[in-house]
Amino acid sequence: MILIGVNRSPYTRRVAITLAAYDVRYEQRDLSGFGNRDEVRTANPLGRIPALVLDGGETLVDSAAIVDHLDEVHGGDRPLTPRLGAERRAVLRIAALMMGACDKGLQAAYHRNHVPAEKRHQPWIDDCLAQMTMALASVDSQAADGSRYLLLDRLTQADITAFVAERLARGIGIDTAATMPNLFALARRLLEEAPFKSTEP
Ligand SMILES: N[C@@H](CCC(=O)N[C@@H](CS)C(=O)NCC(=O)O)C(=O)O
Repeated sequence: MILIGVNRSPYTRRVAITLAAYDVRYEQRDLSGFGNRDEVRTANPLGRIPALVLDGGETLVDSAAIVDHLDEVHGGDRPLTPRLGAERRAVLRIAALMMGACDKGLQAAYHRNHVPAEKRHQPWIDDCLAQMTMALASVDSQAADGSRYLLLDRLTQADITAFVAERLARGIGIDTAATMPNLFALARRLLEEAPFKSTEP
């Protein structure tokens, strides 16, 4: 199995943590969506990371579809996203908020990095960052009781996506330690666990 993408990408890191949590062996090609577009396109016509090439040659794209497949094959009776009901909905809700937060954070960063300074529209950047911040703040309050995990007293995709979103937020200049201390602390605790530690970029 080959994971295509760099762990600096929150979406790729999410898949890498999931693979490690399921103890799946894989190789990784450290390609970036912008820097290695042509190579990435051989796996994903959209030119985005991550992609996961399965042992039989089939290629999965988009982190949500990839982790869904990993749950199906490796999740047994305790998949990282529960299979049914209220537990599944609760985990998917946080995962959607956190992946949406990453989308907004990256839109702001792409605008900052790819648009010439004279064409930059600061209100758009501010709006993206505000959306990201509100989503992260909602998970920060959920983490206020200091539990090791956000839901179900065990590791789920809620924790993994919160971890990668907090990391991205810090990377683009949001002071999560000061403004979202519960989420910051959750991420620090998770980083002590092997799937998180072993996938540090
Ligand atoms: N929804 C996708 C988002 C993937 C994504 O946006 N990846 C970024 C890297 S962080 C990328 O490849 N960007 C290059 C581009 O959009 O052209 C997922 O969850 O996998």
